[in-house]
Amino acid sequence: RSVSLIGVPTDIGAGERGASMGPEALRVADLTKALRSHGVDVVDRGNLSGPPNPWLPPVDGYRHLSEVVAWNQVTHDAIYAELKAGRMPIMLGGDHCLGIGSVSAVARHCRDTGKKLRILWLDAHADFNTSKLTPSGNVHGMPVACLCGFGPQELIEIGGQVPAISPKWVRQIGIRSVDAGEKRFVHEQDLEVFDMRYIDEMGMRHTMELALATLDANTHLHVSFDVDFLDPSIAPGVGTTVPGGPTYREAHLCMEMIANTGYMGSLDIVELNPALDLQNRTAKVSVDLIESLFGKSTLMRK
Ligand code: DIR
Ligand code: MN
Ligand code: MN
Ligand code: MN
Repeated sequence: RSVSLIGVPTDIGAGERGASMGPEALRVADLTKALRSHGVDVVDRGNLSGPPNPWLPPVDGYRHLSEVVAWNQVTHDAIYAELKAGRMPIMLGGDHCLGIGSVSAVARHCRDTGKKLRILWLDAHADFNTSKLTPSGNVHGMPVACLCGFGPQELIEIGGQVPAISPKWVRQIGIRSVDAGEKRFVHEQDLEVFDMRYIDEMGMRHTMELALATLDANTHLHVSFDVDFLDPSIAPGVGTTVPGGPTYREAHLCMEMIANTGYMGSLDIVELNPALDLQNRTAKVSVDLIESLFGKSTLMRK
């Protein structure tokens, strides 16, 4: 397997500064070495660049829309180029607004190659707000809606087709914070959400069996890992912690079951904020989990 790391050092869509340092925190936590220890061929492409964060209030329901578009455009182009070259892109965010550029590039690649796309959205949040519904104007709360075609034209068209994806391709896991209007819209669009209540009642194993059902050898599996998916007790270094997330063991099982499919074709690691962390522990736990995503296991299992 050939992997390319692409750093996207911005907090342009976030409500808290510091996710711009996420790529470097993952490098400091030895992400490259960890992947190589599992036989992965890794090239670190360094960081993309884009406009600084002007830190202004929302305009018409969006904060920093033109800057968000610029960062997502370069992200889309970089991810698409890696996929075209036959490599697996790992986007090191950056805040989750970058999922628009990343997933729209993956969707474009799937159209080119006739692959089916399944997107696992690991997150405390549904990220399904629109300019009308958002309580904050932060675009990191909107990427799934934008990908499904609900958002400003210049953002939703980045992948060359509107909508970039169908809500039917998405499985959301770990959700426990959804805004009131956003909740209605999630139901209206019939997103498949495995929220924390579902995981509590049914367990992570059953949850992942369903989220990974009906995949086949022609499926491209994209994993969008918002680090706030994890319980804040193990991952305090994120801008919007929400109590009651998956434990260390549950998160590892989730990652191991994804690895076992063999279909993961691309990955985002977003919202890591070392400014809010202690001794880089959230980056370290993220690297641990990424090792499981790439097949680390205690024993060989069938
Ligand atoms: C909240 C927080 N739903 C918003 N969202 C996110 O501002 O839209 N936090 N994504 O990570
Ligand atoms: Mn998110
Ligand atoms: Mn989140
Ligand atoms: Mn969110």
